[in-house]
Amino acid sequence: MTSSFRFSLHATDGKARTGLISTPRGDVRTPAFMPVGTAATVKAMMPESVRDTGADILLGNTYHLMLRPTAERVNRLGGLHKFMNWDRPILTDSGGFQVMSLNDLRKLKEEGVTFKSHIDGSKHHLTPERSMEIQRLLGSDIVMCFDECTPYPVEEKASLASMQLSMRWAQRSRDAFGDRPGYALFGIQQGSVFRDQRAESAQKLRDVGFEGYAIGGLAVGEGQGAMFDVLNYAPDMLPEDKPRYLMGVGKPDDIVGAVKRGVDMMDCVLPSRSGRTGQVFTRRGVINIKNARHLDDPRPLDEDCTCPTCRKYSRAYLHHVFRSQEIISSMLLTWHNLHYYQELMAAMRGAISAGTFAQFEADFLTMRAQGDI
Ligand code: PRF
Ligand code: ZN
Repeated sequence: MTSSFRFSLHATDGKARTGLISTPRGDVRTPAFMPVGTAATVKAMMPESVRDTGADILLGNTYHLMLRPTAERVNRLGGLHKFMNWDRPILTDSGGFQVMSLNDLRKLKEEGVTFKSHIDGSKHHLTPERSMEIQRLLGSDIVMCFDECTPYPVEEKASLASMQLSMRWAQRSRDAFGDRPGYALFGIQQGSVFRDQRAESAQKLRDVGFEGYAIGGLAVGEGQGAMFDVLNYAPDMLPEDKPRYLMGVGKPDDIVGAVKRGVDMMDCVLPSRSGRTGQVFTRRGVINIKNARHLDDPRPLDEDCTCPTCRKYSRAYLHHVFRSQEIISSMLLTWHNLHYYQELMAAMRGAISAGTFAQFEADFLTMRAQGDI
C-alpha cells in the first residue's frame, strides 16, 4: 500500500505508453478504461462483477450525486466508496460538462454555473470551489477541475474565450483543492480543434501544475477524423511523466487510436449503455441482439470470449430475454461489453510492453473488417 499518488511509465511503443497509477486505494494499470458509475452504480452490475471484468477504477459524477442523494449525505454515510461498495479508486468528473450537456435551464458566468435540478426544479450553483468541495465530500481519489466543455462546432474566438475561462477555473480549482496527500487533481485541456489554443491551454495547465492532465472538448460531434487530428498533437503538449486522460471516449476503434497517440486513460458510457440497448461489442464487430437472426442461434456472442455471458448463454437466450425486456438482459450484455473493453485494454498493455502495438492495431482492424458475425 502506498500513501501517495504516483504514476510510473513502464514501456512505450511509438507514442503508445503503458504504466501504473498508484493510489492508496489500489493501482490502476494504464492504458485504463474506466466504466461509468454516474449515480453511484455501474448500471445493471454489482461492483464485484465490475471488478471481475478487470476494471481498476470507476468514474462517478458530481452533477448527478450533488442533486441526489447530495454530497453531504454521501459524506455522512462514509463516502462514495463505502456507499456504493467499491473500495478501489474512483475518479469523479467536476459537473460543468454535465450541467451544460444535460441541463438547458442554466446560466454561465465568470463565477460559475447556475442551474435548476432536472429532478425537482430546485436551484443550484456550481463553481470551481463548490465542485472541489463536493468531490472531497464524496471522497473521490482523482478529482477533475471545474471546466467548460466547448461545444462543437465553435467559432475560433468563442472557443478561445471558453478555453481561457476554463484555465482561470483550473487555477481556482487548484487553489481550492489545496494539498491532499494520496489524492490527485487533474487539469483539463480545452481549445476545441484549434492547435494554438490547445498549446496555450496546455501551457497554462503546466504552469499551475497538476497530478494528471485530461484532454477535454473532444468526442462532442467532430467525428473520429477530426478527433484524431487533434490527438496527433494534443497529448504531446502535456507532461510526459503524468497520466493523460481523454474524457468521454469512446468506441473500441476510438480507444485504440487514442492509445496509439499517447492517451493513458479513458471513460465512456458506451459499453454499459449499449448493454441495455442490445448493442454488443466483439472482436469481429458489433452485434445487435434484437435482430431476428439470433432467434435459433445456439452459439455464444463470441466463441473466444471468457466472460460468464459467453460461457453460459446462447445468442438465442440473450435475444429472448432482450425481447422480453427481462432485467437479466441488461446484466448479461453489460457484463460482456465491459469484459470486452477491459480485454481490449489488457491486450494493448501487453502489446505495448512487447513492442508489438503496430501489429496489434493491424490485427484489430482486420478482425473487424471480416464481417458476418
Ligand atoms: N470536460 C469535463 N468532462 C467531460 C468532458 C470535458 O470536456 C468531455 C468531453 N468529451 C466528456 N466529459 N469536465
Ligand atoms: Zn463475452
